[in-house]
Parts: sequence; C-alpha cells; structure tokens
Amino acid sequence: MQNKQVSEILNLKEEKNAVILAHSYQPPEIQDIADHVGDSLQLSRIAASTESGVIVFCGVRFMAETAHILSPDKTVLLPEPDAGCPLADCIEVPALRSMQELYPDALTVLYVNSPADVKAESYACCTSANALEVVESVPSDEIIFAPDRNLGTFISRKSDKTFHIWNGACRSHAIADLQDMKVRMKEWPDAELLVHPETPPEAWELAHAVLGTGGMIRYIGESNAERFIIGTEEGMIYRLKTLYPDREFTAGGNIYCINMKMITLQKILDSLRELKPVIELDPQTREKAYAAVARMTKATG
Ligand code: CIZ
Repeated sequence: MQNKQVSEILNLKEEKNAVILAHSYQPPEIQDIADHVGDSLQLSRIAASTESGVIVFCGVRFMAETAHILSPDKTVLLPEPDAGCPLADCIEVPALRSMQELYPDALTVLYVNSPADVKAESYACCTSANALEVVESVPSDEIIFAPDRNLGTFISRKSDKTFHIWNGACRSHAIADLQDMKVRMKEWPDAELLVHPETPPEAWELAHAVLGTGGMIRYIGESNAERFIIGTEEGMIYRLKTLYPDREFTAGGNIYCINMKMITLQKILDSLRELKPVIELDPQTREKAYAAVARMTKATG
C-alpha cells in the first residue's frame, strides 16, 4: 500500500504537470517514485524533451543546472538546494582561465560534473560514457581535461592527443577502498568487478571493466556472469537489482555520496507544493554553457 507522503507527491505531480527525474545514485524510495531513473545526461535529455513544464530533479546541483541549460523554458526544481558536488566545486573560472593561458593551443573538454559558469568557459562537455568520443571530435590535438583527474587519465590512455589534466577528483570515488574490493572478489570469485573511471587507476587494474553507470547497465545486460561487484556509488545497487532481478549485486569499495542522499520524500513534497527551489542561471552563462553541452550532443548523437 502506498504511504500518504507518496500519494501526495503523485497527486501534486499530476496537478502541477511535473515530471520526477532521479539519478541512479538516489536512495531506493526516491528511485521508486521517479518517472525516470538514469545518469545525468539521459535525465537532461528527458528534461529537454518532456511535455511537462516542471521538472523535479532528484540529484545534485550540476545535474539540475544541466537540465536547465538544455530546457530554459521549464521550471527545474532541486528539492535540496545544498545538494552540491565536491568534484564540481574543485574548479572555478579564474583557475581554469589560467590553465587555458598556459596552454593556448589546447581546447577544454569539461566533465559535466562541473558548475555552469565553468561549462561556459569550455569548448565541449562530456560524460563518463562519451568522454573519448568527445575528445576525439574536438578540433585540436591538445586537450585540457577537467575537473576529474582519474577520468582524464583513463581517457588520455585511450587517445593519441596531448592531455593537460586538472587535478580534481570525486571525493567518494577517489577514496574507493581497494581492500574492500579485494575481499568481495574473494567472497564471490565467480563475480565480475565493474568500477567507475572516477576511481583511482589501481581499482581499474583489479576490475573486469571500467564504465560509467550507463555503461555498467549495458555491460551487465550482455554479460554471462550472474554476480557483479559494483565499484561506484552504492545507490547503483538498487538500480541494478531493479533492472536485473535475476542477477546478484554487491557494492565494492565503500563508495557513498552524502550529497546524493540529501533528497528526501518530504523535500520533494515541499518542493512540489511551493514550486521551489528553482534552478536559475544568468542568461549569458546559460547560453555559453549550452554551446559546450551542444558540442557534446552533436559529437555523440
Ligand atoms: O554522469 C553521471 O550521471 C554520473 C555522475 C555518473 C555516471 O557514470 O553516470
């Protein structure tokens, strides 16, 4: 039976012509009430194409900003305005400009996990799923890759281009507990270990595959393995169990994002009742950021 809070959310959603989008790292009760669950890019594309005028984005700030960048005429709500991203916070416009001055021939490829004003200073955005494709599409053999050093290193090893990599990291993935991964591999010797490229290179060496969340979902669909150890934010386990109820999953590396867990059912309810907090960007920043996001979508379809 549905609890009162959930039915109120669903009623308000109808009343306000809203759609609820949840990132795969969100807690189970949020994934359960969402209209769509996915990675930041998939969700932003849905945000841009939906008929709904109100988007409740259950994730962190940069994701809701990206949805707003792609769909400025819709009201994008982030139910917890303090749900930030320490990776996005480790880059600022003046520091990026200094790096760009140091390497004037390089073009900047920016991971979407970054603030909108920094996107506005970049040539193209990318996600973990399409970073290599975007890098290869950029009309320069010299790349500034920011802000995640692990993803940058991972991609640089697959490309012949020259990379200048920003020294930032996702606080949760960068300190992935390798010992925990090894223990789980001993417990489930038949399992495949999948790790996110935001984890350190030592984790990639242990893994059967290094993939973003969308890539993990596709990989599992094609794999013959029955059990998987998942080296990314632990919310992904619930997502995978929902998609593949006949497979077994366990989290590896103790990767937990506190910001992702700041969204609650009560905050979604309040946000729908009051239609706030609304994500707003100054139009010039939004337009420049849009150009970088659009180059990504053009390069990757
Ligand atoms: O882009 C995203 O949604 C994040 C944060 C991770 C991923 O690999 O999908």
